Amino acid sequence: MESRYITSALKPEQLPDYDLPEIALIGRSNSGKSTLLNNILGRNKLARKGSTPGQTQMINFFGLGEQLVFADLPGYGFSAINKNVAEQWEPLVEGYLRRPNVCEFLFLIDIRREMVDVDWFLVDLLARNLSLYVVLTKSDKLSRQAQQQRVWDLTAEMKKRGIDVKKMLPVSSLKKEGIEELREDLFAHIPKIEPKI
Ligand SMILES: Nc1nc2c(ncn2[C@@H]2O[C@H](COP(=O)(O)OP(=O)(O)OP(=O)(O)O)[C@@H](O)[C@H]2O)c(=O)[nH]1
Ligand SMILES: [Mg+2]
Repeated sequence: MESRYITSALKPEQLPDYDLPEIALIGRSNSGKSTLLNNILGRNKLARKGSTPGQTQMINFFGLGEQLVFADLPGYGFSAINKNVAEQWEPLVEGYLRRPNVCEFLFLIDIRREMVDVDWFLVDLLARNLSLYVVLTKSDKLSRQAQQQRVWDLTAEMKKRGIDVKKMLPVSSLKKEGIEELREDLFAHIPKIEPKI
């Protein structure tokens, strides 16, 4: 299936309007959102990945065929270096969260990082309407055993906080681990067209 860049939104009023199912990638700056999206879409540089943290300040939309849309949300948590960036981030993401066609929130977190207040705040917000799909990125940085331990620990923590988690999957864009499983899960959102007789 052909993937393509659709548009970018810097302000809530620029969010595109359509009925296609949409999957949102959200996570800290540098958690690997754009790199993962390139892997999901099977394209090398479609969703540009930045070397400067906090580089993607817009919501970038990508389409897979005419069937599924992916939204690469701007990363958060880029400290005080860029305060006006954070001021832009909130209204844009808040506006985004009200979109009715979002069918999956992928919450990305670097597998080596602990959740901090801002992560919990966001996860709480996201899991209000949809059961959360947690992606533990950069799994190549840990051994298999350490990855599994992280899944258990974070699952327990989420449960304790009453966050509804649908799945928690370690992935590595670098080693292409977990990508196929993730793609299968996500592509299941593609609407089935009933054959007409
Ligand atoms: N080891 C390893 N590094 C990764 C992996 N995925 C991404 N990275 C690196 O992590 C850094 C950040 O990746 P991005 O994809 O730009 O992260 P982002 O979440 O889109 O960042 P923002 O756009 O700033 O929010 C880059 O240097 C990537 O090369 C992975 O699976 N393994
Ligand atoms: Mg990015």
